[in-house]
Amino acid sequence: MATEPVPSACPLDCPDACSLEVTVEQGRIAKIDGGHANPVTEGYICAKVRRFADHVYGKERLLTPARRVGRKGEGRFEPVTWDQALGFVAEKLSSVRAEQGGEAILPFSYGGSNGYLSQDTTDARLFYRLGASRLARTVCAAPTGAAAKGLYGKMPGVAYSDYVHARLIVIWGANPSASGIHLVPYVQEAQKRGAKLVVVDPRRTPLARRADLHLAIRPGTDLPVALAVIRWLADEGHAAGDFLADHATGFEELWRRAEPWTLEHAAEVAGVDADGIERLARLYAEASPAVIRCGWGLERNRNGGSAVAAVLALPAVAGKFGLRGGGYTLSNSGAWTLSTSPAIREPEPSSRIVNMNHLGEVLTSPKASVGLLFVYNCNPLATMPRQDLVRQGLERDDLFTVVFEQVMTDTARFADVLLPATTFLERTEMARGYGAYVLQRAPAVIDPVGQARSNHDVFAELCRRTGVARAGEPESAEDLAAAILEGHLQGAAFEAALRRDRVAFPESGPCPVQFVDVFPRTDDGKVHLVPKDLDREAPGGLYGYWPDPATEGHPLALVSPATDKRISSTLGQLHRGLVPVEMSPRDAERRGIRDGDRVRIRNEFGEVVCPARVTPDVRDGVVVLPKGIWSHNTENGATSNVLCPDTLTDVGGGACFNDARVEVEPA
Ligand SMILES: Nc1nc2c(c(=O)[nH]1)N[C@H]1C(S)=C(S)[C@@H](COP(=O)(O)OP(=O)(O)OC[C@H]3O[C@@H](n4cnc5c(=O)[nH]c(N)nc54)[C@H](O)[C@@H]3O)O[C@H]1N2
Ligand SMILES: Nc1nc2c(c(=O)[nH]1)N[C@H]1C(S)=C(S)[C@@H](COP(=O)(O)OP(=O)(O)OC[C@H]3O[C@@H](n4cnc5c(=O)[nH]c(N)nc54)[C@H](O)[C@@H]3O)O[C@H]1N2
Ligand SMILES: [Mo]
Repeated sequence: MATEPVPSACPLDCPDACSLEVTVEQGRIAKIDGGHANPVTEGYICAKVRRFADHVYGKERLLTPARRVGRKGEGRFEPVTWDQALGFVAEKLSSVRAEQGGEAILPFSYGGSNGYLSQDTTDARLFYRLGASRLARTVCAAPTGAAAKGLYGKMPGVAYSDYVHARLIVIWGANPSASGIHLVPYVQEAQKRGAKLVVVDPRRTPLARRADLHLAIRPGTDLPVALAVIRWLADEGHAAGDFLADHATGFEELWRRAEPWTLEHAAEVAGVDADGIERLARLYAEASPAVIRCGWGLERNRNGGSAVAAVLALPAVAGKFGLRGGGYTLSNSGAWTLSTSPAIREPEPSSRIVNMNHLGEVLTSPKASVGLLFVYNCNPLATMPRQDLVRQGLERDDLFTVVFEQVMTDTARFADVLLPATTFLERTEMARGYGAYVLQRAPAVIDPVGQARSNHDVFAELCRRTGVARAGEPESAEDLAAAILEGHLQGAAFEAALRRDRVAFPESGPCPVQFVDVFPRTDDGKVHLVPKDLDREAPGGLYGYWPDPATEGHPLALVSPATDKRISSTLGQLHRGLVPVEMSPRDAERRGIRDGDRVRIRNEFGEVVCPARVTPDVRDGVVVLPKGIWSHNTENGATSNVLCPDTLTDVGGGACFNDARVEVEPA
C-alpha cells in the first residue's frame, strides 16, 4: 500500500534548509525526497540527505547509553540504562563543580543542528546554572559575522532566486556546488541570460570552470585583491559618490587604506596577473545589477575579518544596491531575530569564556583545569584545529568526558559516558535557513531509534538531577517552540504560518532587495566602511594585511574546504575510503610525487599519511585535504586538522584553518 510522504525539513548545517518529504513504511524511513514548502528546494535535495536513512539505521548508530570499559579512544563500551547514565553524569557534574568550581565544566557544542530546539535551550539552562565555562563558538562564521555586523548590522542579503536578474555574479570564496547546491541553477540561468561569472578561489571549482574569469589567488590574499579593486574603482572615478555621501561613512578612510594596493602590488602578493584583477574591477564597475556571493573560504585565515569587510565594502563603493539582483549575499541568519533566550529563563552568567579553537590547549594546560567536558552537536576531534592537542586532552585520565551523539564518531570513542541522541527525523525541530529565507517546523516522522533521546529532554532531566530545575519551565519541544515564538514581535505571525504552511518567511520576505526592502541595521542606518569596533579589535587596524605564514620548511598552503560527501564531519561514518590530498602537477613533479602515490603531509604540529591526487584544479603552492574527514580516511588516523594552527583571525576570534602551512613528501 502506498503511504503518503510526511513533511519534514533538514536542519543540518547548510544554508539551504531544504523542505523534505519522507516516506515511512511500517515505522521506518523508506525514502527521503525534496519538498516544496521552502521555495528554493523545488523537490530537489542533495544526495547526502537522500540517503540519510543510512545514518539513522547504520551500524555506527548509538542505540543505548553506555559506559567506557576499555582505554580512552579504544571505543569499547558496555550498555547501561538511561537512569544509570544520567545518574553518573549528574553526579559528576555536581562533584566537579563542588571540588573544582563550575568553570571546570566545559560544555562543547556547535554545528550539529541549525534547529532552534536542540541548542541553547535546556542545555544553556543547565550549564548557566552550574556556572560552567561559556563557549565562544568561533570555529566558523565568527569573522564573517563580525564584518557583516560591523559594516551592515547583518542586513539580509540577495535571495538565491534573484541571482537570475544579475548581469554579473562574483562567487568569492564559496563553492555552492558542494556547500549550498540550490544557488547553482540560478547562477546557470543568469549565465544563460547573458550574465558574466567571476570566481575568486585558489581551486578550480565546478563554477570556476564555467566562469568568464577565475582568479586563482593564494589563500589569505583576498584582502589585497579587494582593496586593489576598491582603489581602482575610486581612482578611475567609479566610486558611487552620491550613494556613499547619503548612505555610508568611512569611505575616504577606506580609500586611504587601499592606497598601498595597486593592481600590480596586489597581483604579486596574490600570485595572479594584474590584468585579471583589473578585469574583475572593470566588469564590476560596468555591470548592473552585480551581485557578490561571499562565502566562508576567505575568512579562515589571519586576514579573514578584514578580507570579508573589504569584499562586502565593494557594493557600497561601486553603488550596486537598490536593484533586484544587485548587492551581496553572505549569511542570511541576520534576517531572523528569533532568539532562544526567552526559553532558557536564565540570564547568561559571567563565567570565563573559552574560545573553541583553543580546545586542545585548554584540555592540555594544567592552568585551564577542565575536569568535565560535555560534547554534543559536535565532533571536535575531527573538526577543531590542533588535533594533536585535542587528542592528548581527550586521553587524559583525570578528564571526565560525556559525548551525546547519534553515531560512534572519532570523539565519541574517547567518552567516559555515551548518550544516544535522536536525529531530526525522530524529534520535533524548528529550523531556519541561513541562505534560503525560511523558518520551518519539522515534526518527528518516526519514533526514536533504539533508546535515543532528544537534546532538550536530556538536558531538562539533567537540570532536575543536579537540582537546578525550577517548576513550570518549558521543556517539551512544543513548549520551547512556543516560548521562543512568544518572545518575538512577529512570533504570533510565524506561529500561524508554521501551523498553516509549515514554513514562515522573515519580516523582510523571501526576496528582499537591499536598500529598497532592507537597510543596514547599524545605529545610524548607514554602511560603516571602517567600523570603529573592528578597527580597534584588529591588531594593526582593520584592512591591515598580514603576510603569508609559509616558511622554507613548510611552503605549501593547505586548505580544507567542504565536500559533497559530508556536512562538516557529519555522515563521515558512511565514507570509509582513504581520502587523497590534491596538489598541482608542478608541485607534485618537483617533489617526485605521481598521482596515486602514498605521501606524508607534515608540519610542526603533526603529519597525515594519505594518497596523492595530482590535478590542475589546484593552483601551485596550494594543497587540498577536505574538512570533516575521519580518522579512518587516512593511513595514520590524523586528518587536515592535525596540521591546522589554533591562531585566531584578525577580528571575531575565528579559526585560521587555511593558514596551515605544510610540506608534502613521498611516504
Ligand atoms: N556538502 C556540504 N555542504 C556544506 C558543508 C559541508 O561540509 N558539506 N558545510 C556547511 C558549512 S558548516 C559551511 S560554513 C558552509 C561553507 O561553505 P563555503 O563558503 O563554500 O566554504 P568552504 O567549502 O570552506 O570554502 C569555499 C571555497 O573557498 C576556497 N578558499 C579557501 N581558502 C580561500 C581563500 O583564502 N580565499 C578564497 N577566495 N577562497 C578560499 C576553497 O577552495 C573553497 O572552494 O557550507 C555548508 N554546507
Ligand atoms: N580543517 C578544517 N576543519 C574545519 C573547517 C575547515 O574549514 N577546515 N570548518 C569548520 C566548520 S565551517 C564548521 S561549521 C565546524 C563544524 O564542526 P562540528 O561542530 O564538529 O560539526 P559536525 O562535524 O557537523 O558534527 C556535528 C555532530 O553533532 C551530531 N549531532 C547532530 N544532531 C545532533 C543532535 O540533535 N543532538 C546531539 N547530541 N548531537 C547531534 C552529529 O551526529 C555530528 O557528529 O567544523 C570546522 N572544522
Ligand atoms: Mo561552518
